[in-house]
Amino acid sequence: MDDARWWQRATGYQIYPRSFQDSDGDGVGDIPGIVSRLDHLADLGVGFVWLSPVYASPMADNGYDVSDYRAIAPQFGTMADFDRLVDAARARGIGIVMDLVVNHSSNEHAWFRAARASRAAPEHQYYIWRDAGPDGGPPDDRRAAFGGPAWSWVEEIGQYYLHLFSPQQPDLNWRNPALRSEIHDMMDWWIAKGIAGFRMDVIDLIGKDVDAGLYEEGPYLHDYLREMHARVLKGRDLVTVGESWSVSLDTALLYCGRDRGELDMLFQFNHIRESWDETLGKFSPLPFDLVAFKKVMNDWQALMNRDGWNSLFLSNHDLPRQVSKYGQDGEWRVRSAKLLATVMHLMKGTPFVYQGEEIGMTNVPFDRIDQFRDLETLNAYAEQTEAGVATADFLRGARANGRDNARTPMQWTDGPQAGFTDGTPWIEVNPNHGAINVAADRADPDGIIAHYRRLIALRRDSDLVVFGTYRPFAEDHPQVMAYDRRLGDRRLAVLANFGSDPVRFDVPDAMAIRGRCAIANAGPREALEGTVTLAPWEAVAVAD
Ligand code: ISL
Repeated sequence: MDDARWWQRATGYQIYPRSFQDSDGDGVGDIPGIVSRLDHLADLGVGFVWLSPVYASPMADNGYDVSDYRAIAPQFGTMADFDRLVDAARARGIGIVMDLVVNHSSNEHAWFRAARASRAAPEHQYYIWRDAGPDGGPPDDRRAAFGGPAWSWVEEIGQYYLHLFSPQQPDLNWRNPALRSEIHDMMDWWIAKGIAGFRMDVIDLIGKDVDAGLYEEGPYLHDYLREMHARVLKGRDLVTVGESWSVSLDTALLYCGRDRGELDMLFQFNHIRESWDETLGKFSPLPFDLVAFKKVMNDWQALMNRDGWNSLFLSNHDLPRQVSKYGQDGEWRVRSAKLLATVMHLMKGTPFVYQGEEIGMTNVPFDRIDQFRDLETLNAYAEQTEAGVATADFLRGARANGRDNARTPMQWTDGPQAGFTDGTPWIEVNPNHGAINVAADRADPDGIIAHYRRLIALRRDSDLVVFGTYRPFAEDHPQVMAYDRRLGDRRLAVLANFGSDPVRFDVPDAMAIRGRCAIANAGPREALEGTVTLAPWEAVAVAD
């Protein structure tokens, strides 16, 4: 179809720079390291990279606390290294998508230093300040995402500032047009460098009305997104993906409806939240429930059949490893990793691969709190053990759902430190790198990489995969996921067994198909009809 945008055919790949490839032996991944591994991405066939933040930062939250939006963190390299990355990626047909972290800055940003020194400084108005409440405490009882109150006191000027994350991440005041204009100019500056777009960190939080207590999807959100689009994005061939933990089916098209003039797509988390305990939170995860998961996926596919556009992902740098969470990371690791890729990549939307997913990297078996590095995990540990949670119980939750699972170094080889660094890595390498690494997987023609390569090529070459209408089957089946895609008179049907036992499945008449095998992880099938017995973690797609 001629009206396809490039990012509708492309597959994204997320790099967490700290953990991808170190080039200088300091134990921290860097931009020259990324450049040296671009052929791995080109070989997979990805169309663009979402680069987690590489800006100057004190690294309280590994770069999600930016102290200079127009500089590169020295640990990661120089601006010349960044420019080389953009060029070298482009030479391989890969765009670089920047992480735009503008709900908050670092407390070490020059703006915040000026803001906290004087109420009269223009930068004071770049942040959100309130006087103490009647009891001298914070103006409201909002809690910060990483623990403690969302307000911190600055003695020098006698006011509280808002930080929805850590105290090192003061929220920017989007109500101030001068602040918005600074952000727009900064975006222009990066676009002029030839980047391919932006992933927008917690973008649902920029439109807040603090006095009304409206933080998520606040009343000004869409005004600001429309303004940003008109001022910066319009008419430019970029991709934009907004991260929103609060978006629902009811609000999604406000961000990415075709005629809204806001964003191209969203990262929504309803399928992820599904397995978090509502009151105890992410460190007390519930077992995976396939029926609930399918309901979320099917609803979002249905919503975006005609308008908007989905992003498709199970993993990122904040989430556990998908093969450990949704698949089976023991005996069936390879097959279940391929199953997850198959069901996600053949839906309608743009798939995102998180580094290491393409070799089936697993959660990390840390058993001591000092092995963890993530401030969310460390703060939650302090809070929960203080409140009486046993250390062993907390650690079980952190191993299942903590952010460091995704942040251990990329496993390139079976050599020392998995080929990630010649030095001491900033976080331990997963001890399973002897068996699970890029070199070993690549050497296997039936490896996970080969499967991803096929899926990415299928999407690139097939209008049916890109544009076909999605239709779910067997929605209440506890072990099987089934759907098809239709475009004109062509169909593709997908069947997957989310379990380590074989399962007999009666293919619904409307789903039945004969033709050729598009992709499979347990031997090819040319037909899906009648009663089918699916092998453990078997996934197959048949096209007519
Ligand atoms: O998992 C989470 C909810 O408990 C959080 O880590 C969630 O990912 C976060 O609230 C939103 O994430 C984004 O913004 C954060 C940053 O730490 C994350 O890495 C980023 O993806 C603050 O910038």
